[in-house]
Parts: sequence; structure tokens; C-alpha cells
Amino acid sequence: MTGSVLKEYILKLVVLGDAAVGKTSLINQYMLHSFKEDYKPTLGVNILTKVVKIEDYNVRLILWDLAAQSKYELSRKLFFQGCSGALLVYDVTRYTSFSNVKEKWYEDFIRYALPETGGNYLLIGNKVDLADERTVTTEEGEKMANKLNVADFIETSAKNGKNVDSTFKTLVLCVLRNKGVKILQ
Ligand code: G3D
Ligand code: MG
Repeated sequence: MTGSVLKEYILKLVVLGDAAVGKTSLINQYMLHSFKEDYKPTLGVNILTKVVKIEDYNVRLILWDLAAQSKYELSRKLFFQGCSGALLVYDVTRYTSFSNVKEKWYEDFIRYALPETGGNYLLIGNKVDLADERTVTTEEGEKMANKLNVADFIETSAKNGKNVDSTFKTLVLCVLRNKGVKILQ
């Protein structure tokens, strides 16, 4: 009777951050292992799904990729409704995108999603492949991570794939553990 049935979870995850920090690129890299050079601002919200197997569980991820700000303002509640976890993303080469994590995205997240989502959010510094253009240091990222009480802080490159898989995996494990799911890894 036991051992043959895989348990299933469905997790809605949202990716937040200023325009052009690399939200869509991170999702594409994770979902499709591809990086598109041509930049098309996402319209509205894109929803992508992927099933991952974690130990004895099938986990269907539903990733909400945010786009145009105006639409977001209108549909913020819907955007966060039923959300299990979030990535708060900034671009390490653009300091304003870093400041806005706290001033804007984190504030919204706390207000609209925290009651449902608990502490399942990570701080992500993207575009670390652009080392010469960096304006936000790792130390500053770590400080912000402590201030915002994030579950983890990870620096990524959606371009070369650095830490992208582990970012999503960390978030999924964090969500599952906080749901009381027993995970060995
Ligand atoms: P968004 O979804 O947050 O708005 P996008 O951001 O994923 O559309 O990316 C915005 C721009 O940043 C794109 O460049 C994209 O190629 C680039 N980008 C995203 N992630 C990385 C990264 O890790 N490294 C580098 N070097 N570039 C990245 P364009 O030139 O098309 O505007
Ligand atoms: Mg986008």
C-alpha cells in the first residue's frame, strides 16, 4: 500500500523587481535553459509551469512573471493571491534596482503576500557576469538580506546560468519545509 503514490504539491511563485533586472531571463534560463538576447518587455503577466520531482514529491511550479508596471498596479492583489514564495530580484549593475527592492518590491510583498507566503522569499542579485559594471557589492547585498530577513541571498547570472537552478531549488525547498513537508536534502 505504501511507497507507490507520489504526493503532489502546486506552488505559485512570483518574481519581483524593477524592469530589466532579468526576471524573464532568470525564468527562461530555469525553465528552458536558454537565454534570449533580444529584449521584449513582458506585457501583463506571463504564467509558466514546470513539474519538478523532489524526493517523493511531484511539485508543479506555477511561475508568475511580472511585466508592465501599470498593469501590476491594477492587479497586484491577483498577482499575489495564493502565492507560496517569491524572488526579489535586482541588477548588480544598477543601484536604483537594488534600492527599489526595499523601497518598493519588499514593501508590496509584505503588504499583499506575507500573510500567505510567510518567510519564503529570497534576495537575488542578478547579472554577476557583468563584473566590470557592478555597482552593488556582495557585502551590500548581504546587509540588505539581513535587513529584509530573507530566507537566502544568492547572486546569479541569467546569461551564463550561474546559480539559477539552485536559486529556484532553494526557494522550492524553503516553501515545502515551511509547509511541514519532510525533505531529507
Ligand atoms: P525583466 O524581465 O526583469 O524586465 P529581462 O528583464 O529578463 O527582460 O532582461 C532585461 C535585459 O537584461 C535584457 O537585455 C537581458 O538580456 C539582460 N539580462 C538579463 N539577465 C542578465 C544577466 O544575468 N547578465 C547579462 N549580462 N544580461 C542579462 P537587453 O539588452 O535585451 O535589454
Ligand atoms: Mg520580463
